Amino acid sequence: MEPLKALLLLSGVLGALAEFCVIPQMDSQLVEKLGQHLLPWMDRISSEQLNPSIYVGLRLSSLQAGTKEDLYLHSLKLDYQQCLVGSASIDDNSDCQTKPSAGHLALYLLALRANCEFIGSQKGNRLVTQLKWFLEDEKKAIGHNHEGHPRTSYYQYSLSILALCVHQKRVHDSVVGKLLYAIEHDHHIPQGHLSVDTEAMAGLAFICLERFIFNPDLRPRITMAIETIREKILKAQTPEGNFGTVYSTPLALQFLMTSPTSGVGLGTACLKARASLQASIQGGAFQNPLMISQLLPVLNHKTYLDLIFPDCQAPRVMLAPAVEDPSPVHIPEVISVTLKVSSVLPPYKQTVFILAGSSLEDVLKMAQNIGGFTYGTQPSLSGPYLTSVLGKEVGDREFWQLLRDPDTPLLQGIADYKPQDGETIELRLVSW
Ligand code: B12
Repeated sequence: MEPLKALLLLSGVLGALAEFCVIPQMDSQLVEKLGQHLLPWMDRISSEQLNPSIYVGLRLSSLQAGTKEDLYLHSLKLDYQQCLVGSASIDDNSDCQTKPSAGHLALYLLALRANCEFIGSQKGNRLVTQLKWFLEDEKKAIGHNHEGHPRTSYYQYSLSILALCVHQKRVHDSVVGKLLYAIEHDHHIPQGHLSVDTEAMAGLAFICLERFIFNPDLRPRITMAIETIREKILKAQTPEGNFGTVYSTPLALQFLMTSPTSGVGLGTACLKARASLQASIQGGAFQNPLMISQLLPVLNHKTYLDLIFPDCQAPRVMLAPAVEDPSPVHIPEVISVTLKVSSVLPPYKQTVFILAGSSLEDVLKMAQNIGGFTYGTQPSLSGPYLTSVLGKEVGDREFWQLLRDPDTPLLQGIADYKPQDGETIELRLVSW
């Protein structure tokens, strides 16, 4: 056969094999249960507990919370406008108890879009300006030769670009250039591992930019970066079907579902991921409101890119509060959990006895009550984030890693992880 004919035949066969990432409907009761988990969190409207991601997730889902949802948005607006608009910059907001980070502001802008609102007013424009300043600062921190790092992370950098982009606000080429460079050179990778979440968030930002890019010179690099991210995420699929871990799979799917090109094996990979997600949901892995908020859009075939032109009239099922199952009476079982900290001198090791079903946070509290152990946390959208152990605060680009002995990093935070009987948990100070 002539080489040209053979090539055409091959590309025809590959074309036929090319697939899109489509996630078939999941059982509606399962989805509803996930939505119900969010309801109690929507009653928490103090500045510290407000979570714009919950609102975004719900609006992009097949579910609605009626007036609760409206009140939640109202609380978000009061809080963010008081805290951010009242100040000259993100770093200067003296009239606020807690300082919303740029990442929170970006999520707030997504929440406004989820309600079909465009930033247009003077107040709104100040929010946009603040986000742009944040990106400029981060760009400076990365440096001319890309030798530095953003002060926050490439995840928040990407999220901020995405938020500006869905509001069709211009992002400076040099800001986009830093993210392109990071993707091209794997600069965002904490501890040398591929962070699927960060790749996916950057990918979503690039797909949005590809639609609105003002400088056509950047287009080929953006298209290439999207392709690179797609390949990396597909490569990160585990034998069970997760892209990275079960918790990075929702954002990975958001990206793959909107990825502009089809690909060989893409559809199959997504179906496998869906099957794994379904098993994890059934097994109760999704309890954390932030995680649920990233997952719900996927189960409704939506992604953050739908916020470019959101459909605010789409019918959504009204959520009813969960009816508690009368749980069978258990005789409380006491388990033992050992807590280990080797990153301090002298090293610490203590076994605590605690009720089965307690969280790691309960274990830390118990150890603190016994004496000889102290810890500190900081609130975040994912829950309490461990920031100090035995008086040792994290330094720049350090964190207290949670591991199950001997060396398995936990996939959940201290409030969500429930240790098993006989387990040893290590808290390890590491750089990222
Ligand atoms: C960046 C990042 C990190 C950075 C944070 C430092 C920094 N300056 O940004 C580092 C590498 C240190 C990190 C650490 C951990 N992370 Co992390 N992290 C993320 C990531 C990619 C983005 C977070 C973010 O910026 N959000 C946007 C901003 C606007 O929200 P925010 O609330 O202000 O962000 C803060 C919190 O998210 C906090 N944070 C980061 N990770 C975690 C994890 C938990 C459980 C908590 C409570 C807080 C927290 O740091 C952010 C910056 O201050 C998310 C991915 C995702 N899908 O959300 C994972 C993610 C939140 N992390 C996760 C995990 C499991 C962890 C660890 C528990 C891992 C471990 N075994 O030790 C630790 C936290 C341990 C502790 N000390 O409490 C999971 C949580 C899953 C879940 N079930 O809730 C996620 C979803 C990743 C994943 N796909 O598995 N993380």
